[in-house]
Amino acid sequence: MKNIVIFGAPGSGKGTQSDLLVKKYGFKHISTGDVLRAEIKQGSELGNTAKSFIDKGQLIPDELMIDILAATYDALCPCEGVIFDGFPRTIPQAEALKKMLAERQTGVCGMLELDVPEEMLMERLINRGKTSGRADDNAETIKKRLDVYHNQTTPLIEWYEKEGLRHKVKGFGSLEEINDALCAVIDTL
Ligand code: B4P
Repeated sequence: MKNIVIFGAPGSGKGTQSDLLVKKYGFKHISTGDVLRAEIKQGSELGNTAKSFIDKGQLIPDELMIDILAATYDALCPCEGVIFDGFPRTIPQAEALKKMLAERQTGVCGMLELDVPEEMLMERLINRGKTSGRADDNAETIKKRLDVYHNQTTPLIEWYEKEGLRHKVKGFGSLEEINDALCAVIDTL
């Protein structure tokens, strides 16, 4: 079974590429962003809490995210593989993921980092905002999300490098080119 982390800044294409990988490999897909947006839509207590953070461009507290993740994972497994999209976003989340998988006699086999220049991220998210209806896809919130990414999420690059799991992939160009580059790595894992 393959547990793969797809990593990158907001707008780097994690969700887009995860969908393509699910089609090709039949893996299950855990997008913490999608899980939270579904809770918001349902108007659950968790959704209301999540909304207050997401609308400000902030991350949801680690303890909350970690509990959601374990429950989501257990509902999908056993399976061929899982793509973690948007999780982990902090070092405590990465440590919790490692522990959760170890308790299930498994582990992350690779972290695929989508590398995209900052100006492209902003442009993609502004464009997505025109159709997504997402309250966090506006210029002011996108800037905050990118700051949060630089401050809280980029330390994970070094963390996964030390674990020997980091694979950097060019995240711009056609969707097919990027997907081919990701598949080339996955096939070696
Ligand atoms: P997410 O839902 O994870 O969203 P994202 O990072 O904004 O986008 P992604 O990288 O998936 O980009 P996409 O494929 O859509 O997070 C939203 C919020 O939820 C966070 O800000 C946070 O508050 C909260 N949250 C989620 N997980 C959390 C966690 N673990 N801990 C705490 N809080 C958490 O692509 C973006 C756009 O680019 C699309 O319009 C797409 O069509 C376009 N695009 C993609 N690839 C392209 C390409 N090659 N060329 C041109 N355009 C491309």
